[in-house]
Amino acid sequence: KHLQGFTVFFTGLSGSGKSTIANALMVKLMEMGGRRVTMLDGDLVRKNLSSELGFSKEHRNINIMRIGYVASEITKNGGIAICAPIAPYAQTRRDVREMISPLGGFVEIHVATTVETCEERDRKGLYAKARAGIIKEFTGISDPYETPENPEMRIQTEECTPDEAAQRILLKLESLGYI
Ligand code: GGZ
Repeated sequence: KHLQGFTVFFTGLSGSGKSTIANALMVKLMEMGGRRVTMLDGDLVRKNLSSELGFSKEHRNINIMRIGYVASEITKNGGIAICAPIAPYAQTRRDVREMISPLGGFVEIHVATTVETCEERDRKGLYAKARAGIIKEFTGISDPYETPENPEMRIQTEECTPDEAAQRILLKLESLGYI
């Protein structure tokens, strides 16, 4: 059986739980066996592909298009790409979708944790720094996040564990015929 490649594209605020859910999903996909899974996490992409970029709209968009390009190559070759950037701009997310859709599947997952919850948790202390003006252009505080209008799936992290979220995504991927 020959399955097409696909990209799972997470979007959501810093600290929303994108990476945690993305990693849980990656583990489940790898456990199924037989297919290559590549994780393009925000942190590692920033470090290895986009180290010269900041957080202006232009730089964020360049960053997202780089991620999208790598994911498109993986998808074209039948692999599975999991991306987990903030990706705050709707137009850029559309551009990535348009780049990848002709080559395989594209599944956008909005991790919809509210800014209030992210700020309460503030696992890395970044929200406090953003409030203090130490970090400028911080998404959700001093920079925009355009909520996805038609993602394939929206996840309310207040209502399910990362593992449950990953399980729901697996079912979605099954129903779409990607796995
Ligand atoms: C948002 C920032 C910022 C600003 C540093 N705004 O929780 P984190 O730390 O580990 O994830 C965030 C990461 C965002 O990088 P992305 O490549 O995902 O963003 S984008 O898609 O918009 O290009 C956060 C940290 O970098 N960080 N400064 N000003 N997040």
